[in-house]
Amino acid sequence: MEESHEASFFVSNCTQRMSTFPSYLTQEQIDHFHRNGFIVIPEFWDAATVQGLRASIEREIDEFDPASSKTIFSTAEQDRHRRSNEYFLNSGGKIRFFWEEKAWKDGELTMEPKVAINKIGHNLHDLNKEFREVSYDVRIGRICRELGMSVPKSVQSMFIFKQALVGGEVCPHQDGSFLYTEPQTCIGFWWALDQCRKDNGCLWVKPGSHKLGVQRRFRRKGGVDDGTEFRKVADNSVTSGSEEWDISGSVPVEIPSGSLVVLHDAVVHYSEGNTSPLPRWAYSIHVVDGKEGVVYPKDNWLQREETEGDFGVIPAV
Ligand SMILES: O=C(O)CCC(=O)C(=O)O
Repeated sequence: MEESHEASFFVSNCTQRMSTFPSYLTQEQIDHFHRNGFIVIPEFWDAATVQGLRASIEREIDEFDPASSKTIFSTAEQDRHRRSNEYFLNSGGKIRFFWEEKAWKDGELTMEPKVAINKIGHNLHDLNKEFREVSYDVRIGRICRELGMSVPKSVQSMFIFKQALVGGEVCPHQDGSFLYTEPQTCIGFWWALDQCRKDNGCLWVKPGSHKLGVQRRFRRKGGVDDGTEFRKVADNSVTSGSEEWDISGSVPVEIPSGSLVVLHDAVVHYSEGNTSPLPRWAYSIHVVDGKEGVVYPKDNWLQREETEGDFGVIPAV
């Protein structure tokens, strides 16, 4: 079962289709996306591009001053909760560092920043030159258009470090829960920056699960100090705890560095912890439709502050 899905990920993208902008996906890839909720495109980036991004993130880490995160890890529990809420909820227009919890002790970073970071987010795509270049690539705009989007707006980016041996799991979820629009429009782009295998925490995707639709949404309860909650999309009731997904039939996406995975807003996906001695770095962006009639709610967790400008539109030509 797994083999047949894996084989069908790797559909070629050499067939050209008629459209008002140069096409990128084949009809076969588009059909695969609608049927399964995702597509894998091998070799989307060449080795030099991957290397450039890796070098760029290393510069971000070198320039990072751990003292700027210190307050979050050094204050009393209640204040720490408030500060970490603020740090997270105000990160939509900034480059902020999120750490493996166990990397801090008594307000001090106990290991090298490079091996202690969980992720960097959520606006590398506008604020970092190298990430801006790849995030506004016309091929992404074309893919979005070919999958039905009119005005692709890049709302968030993340550099995800699944560190060797310590990188934790990412629980099964749907991206539309976090980048919610009415109607749903989010498309996730996830690039491997290392060879991804089961033992270093590759993505797993449940083909066809997008047909269930997005089940719950993550929202701000009020201001940044009020925190966040999940609500069921069906009846808007508050729901706590993690989602219980039947992940049977999920497939591992074992792909080389430079490959792209395109994810439907409702497809269930996750990754396991990294038990290998090799890291599994990845970069992702999430794009929503900015066309008239699509609402990006003001209580979505991710917002730009007034001075940070609006989400950028990704060109298709
Ligand atoms: O990189 C990973 O392991 C999972 C990331 C993911 O699923 C997400 O950011 O939506």
